[in-house]
Amino acid sequence: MTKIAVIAGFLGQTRDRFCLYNEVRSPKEKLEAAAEIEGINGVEIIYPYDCQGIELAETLRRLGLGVAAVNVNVKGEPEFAFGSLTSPDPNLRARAVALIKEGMDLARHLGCGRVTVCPLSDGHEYAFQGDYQEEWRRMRDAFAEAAAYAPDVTLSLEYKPSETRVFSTLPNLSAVILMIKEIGLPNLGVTFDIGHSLYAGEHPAQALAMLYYHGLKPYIHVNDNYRNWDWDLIAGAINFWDLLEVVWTARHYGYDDWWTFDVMPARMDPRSCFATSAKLLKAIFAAAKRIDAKELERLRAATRGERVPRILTYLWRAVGIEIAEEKE
Ligand SMILES: [Mn+2]
Repeated sequence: MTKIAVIAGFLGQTRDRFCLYNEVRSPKEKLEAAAEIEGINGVEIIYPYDCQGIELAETLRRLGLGVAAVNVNVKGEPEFAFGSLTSPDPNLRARAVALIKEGMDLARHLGCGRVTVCPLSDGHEYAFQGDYQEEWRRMRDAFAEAAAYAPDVTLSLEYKPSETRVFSTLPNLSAVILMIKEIGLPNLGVTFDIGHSLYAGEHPAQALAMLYYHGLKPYIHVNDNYRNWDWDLIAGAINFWDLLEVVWTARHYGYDDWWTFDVMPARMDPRSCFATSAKLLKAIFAAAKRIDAKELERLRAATRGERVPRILTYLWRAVGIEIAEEKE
C-alpha cells in the first residue's frame, strides 16, 4: 500500500493574510473528511490544535486512518510570536520543548513514532536584531533535549527559508544537516518539504539524495510553488520534473514512508483538492517506475555532448510524450 496522507489542518478552515477559506471543522470532522477521500489513507495531526476534545486513537482506528506524523506547533501561540526554541526567555524555551515532548508521547501512543517540527517563529527581520550564534545554540539545545527525551520516537526537523520570520534560524538543507550532525542523536530526522526546498533555491532531488548520503532519515511533505514563496500548491502542477525526480530518487534509495500533502486548498474544495493530488501523485509514481536506473547510467556514460540530449529524449518518452525519431 502506498502511504499517502494529508495534514489534517487543511481539511478545516484555512486563512492567509486577507481571506478565510472553506468551512470550520472540528478535529473529529477533519479526520472524518480525510477518511472519505479516495487515495488518502493517513493524516498528519497538528498538536495541540487537532488533538483537543477528541479520543484520537479510537477515532483513527474507527476510520481506518494511519498517522504519518504528529506535527508539534511551536509557533501558533501568541507567547511564541517573538521566538520559541530560540527565545531569550528560558521559561518560554522550556514550554516549547515541553510541547515537543508531549507530542512525542502522543506519537508513541498513536503508534506512528514520529514528531515533526518546523520552527517558524525562530529567526529575525532586521540587521543587528539577533545574536545568530546564540540563537543557533538555543535551538540546538532545545532539539537535543527533546530528542534525548524519547529515543524511540523520531524527531523530524523541517527547514524553511522564511515565514513567519523574514530569515529563519533553520533555513535550508545544509543548516538542518549541520544541526543534526552537531546534536549527534540517532532519532533525529528531516521533514523534507519539496516546496521549502524549491523556495530555498535548491534542486529538490539533489537535496533528498544528500540526506541519504548523510545517513539521515527523510519524511516527505509534498507540494509545489513558483520558487518565490511557499504557496503550498498542488504537487507537480508547476515543477513536474522536480517532483518526478524526487519520487524517482526516493524510490531509488528505498523510501517506503508516508507521502504527506502539505497543500493549501484555498479556493478549492479540500476533498477534491486532495483526491486529485493523490491521483496525480500515483501517476507520477507510475511514470517514475518507467525510468530505469540502469538505462540512466548507460545514458550518463554517453559522449559528453550527447549525454543531456539523450537523457531528455529518454525521459520525455518515458513519461509518454511522443518525440519524433531523428531523420538520418
Ligand atoms: Mn511542510
